[in-house]
Amino acid sequence: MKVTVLVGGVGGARFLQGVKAAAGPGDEIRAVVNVGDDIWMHGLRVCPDLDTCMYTLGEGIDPERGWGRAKETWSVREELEAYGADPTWFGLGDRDVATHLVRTRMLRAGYPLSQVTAALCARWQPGVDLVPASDDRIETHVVVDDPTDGARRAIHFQEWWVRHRAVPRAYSFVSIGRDQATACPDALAAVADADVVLVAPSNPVVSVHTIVDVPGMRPALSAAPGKIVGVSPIVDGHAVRGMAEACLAAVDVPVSAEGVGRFHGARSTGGLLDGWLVAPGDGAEVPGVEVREVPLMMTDSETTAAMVRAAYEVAGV
Ligand code: GDP
Ligand code: FO1
Ligand code: CA
Repeated sequence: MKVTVLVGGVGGARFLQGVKAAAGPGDEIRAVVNVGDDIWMHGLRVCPDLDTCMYTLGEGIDPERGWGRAKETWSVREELEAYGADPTWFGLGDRDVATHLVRTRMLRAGYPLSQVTAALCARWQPGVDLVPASDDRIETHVVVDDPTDGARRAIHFQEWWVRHRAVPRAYSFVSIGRDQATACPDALAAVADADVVLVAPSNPVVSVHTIVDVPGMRPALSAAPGKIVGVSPIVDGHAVRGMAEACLAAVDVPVSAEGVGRFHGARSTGGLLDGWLVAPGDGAEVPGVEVREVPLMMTDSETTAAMVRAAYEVAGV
């Protein structure tokens, strides 16, 4: 069976561990990964969601942080701070820097991000194909009243999240470069030939929507032969972790499994979903979407695999 999964970073990577655990022999798993978090940092291209997926599935992730490498050291970061090389609020680990050096060199040599990612994955062997949603540069920026001077401006998502911990109210999100971008052909192909498309319980706004919004992606998803089944990242009225609640507030979406399901919408009426998994007791009315209640805490791969199998049931595969 061919499975394609739309993912962001930590939530997506954990979900992919369950998809792997639920896979049978011959199953092919392709992850279409958000690139909106990506950022140029000290001359290096950093791709947080691709790297979180690659390190998590390749068993190199730091489990506490959910990003960057295990057994990391921070000499480069300390030296950058000693130079006063701004920005100093973004932590680049020494081992992580090697990933960005290899990626940046290949990008500068003209390789598309999808080929760069495949080259990095040759080392990490994640067990799934990690495909960027686009080979083009699309960056999520956040309109805020900048805490440094009170002026309203768009700052990079990483500055909002890492420097300011998503505290400043987000008025809106802007995908810089989106209009000049196209979806990665491998990502479109992974949607077009999938027996089922899964939407990981990733951040609905800055992970899932940013993928779906890449030019070419929505028509591909609408025409996908397989069913599209999503998993709610909101359990019992709360995001399990991260800044999803602040993101949902910015787009006036209630923090509930029902609210997010309706935000994604039914594929039959121009939205994304055919099915939607919600946590027991969360109930949800999403017109045109089959809703199923299943335990949704990804505590370990087997529990997540049970969620995946429930999604396959809804998809009829
Ligand atoms: P990020 O890019 O690192 O923020 O990661 P994602 O966007 O892929 O996923 C973040 C989302 O994962 C958050 O909104 C969380 O609510 C959700 N999440 C994390 N752990 C769990 C879990 O165990 N169960 C569910 N249902 N959602 C989770
Ligand atoms: N998240 C932080 O909270 N602090 C950091 O200093 C930080 C550095 C960093 C470096 C490389 C990388 O791939 C990810 C990094 N992240 C950091 C996580 C990053 O902000 C992610 O984009 C978010 O977790 C949301 O996806
Ligand atoms: Ca992310």
